[in-house]
Amino acid sequence: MKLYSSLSSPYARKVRVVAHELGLSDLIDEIHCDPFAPPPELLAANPLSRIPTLVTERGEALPDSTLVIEYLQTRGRGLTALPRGSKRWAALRRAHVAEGVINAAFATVIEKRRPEGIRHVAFLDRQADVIRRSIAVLDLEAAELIVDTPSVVEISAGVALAYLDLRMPYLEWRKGHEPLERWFTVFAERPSMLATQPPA
Ligand SMILES: N[C@@H](CCC(=O)N[C@@H](CS)C(=O)NCC(=O)O)C(=O)O
Repeated sequence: MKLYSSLSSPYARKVRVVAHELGLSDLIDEIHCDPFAPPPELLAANPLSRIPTLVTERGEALPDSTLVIEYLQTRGRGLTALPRGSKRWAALRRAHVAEGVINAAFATVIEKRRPEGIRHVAFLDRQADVIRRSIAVLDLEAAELIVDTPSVVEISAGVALAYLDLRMPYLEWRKGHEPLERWFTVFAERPSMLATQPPA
């Protein structure tokens, strides 16, 4: 399989963590690229010009981290399945909130690439508010986050928090969120997280 990816993309990191947890990393050739200067092979696989994009051995292109993760779970075992029944919706909601943190943090990074004078300050404030509210929700529900074998919920949450440390440390998300901090401290030491750390 070919994974168009980068070492700093949080979306790609979710996929790389899942691949590691499932023991599939050796089956995946990572092709690091910049989606803003896309190689033709990425565009051929994904007209959205986004990473991660996976191309399977059969040439099927999967242009989104959620799709890729769903696919990888058909290829290997090693993640905790989402709960059934009413707990399922709470778990999916947490995953969605964590994904929203990644979206808001990534949007912030892109907006900050503009020269300071033309940055949309209200937009940046809104993203920071989204992140603060979402961290408060994840913290309230930290007891529900699995400490051992993770599910996609923990992987999304762990990657989101690590991305905040990388790109928005000034938000100091740990302050006032000790339960979430305690969970993350253990999660961040998983071999899959250590093996996928972005370069300093
Ligand atoms: N929903 C997509 C988002 C992927 C995404 O936006 N990736 C960023 C890199 S971190 C990208 O390729 N951005 C290029 C762009 O926004 O045009 C996913 O989960 O894979």
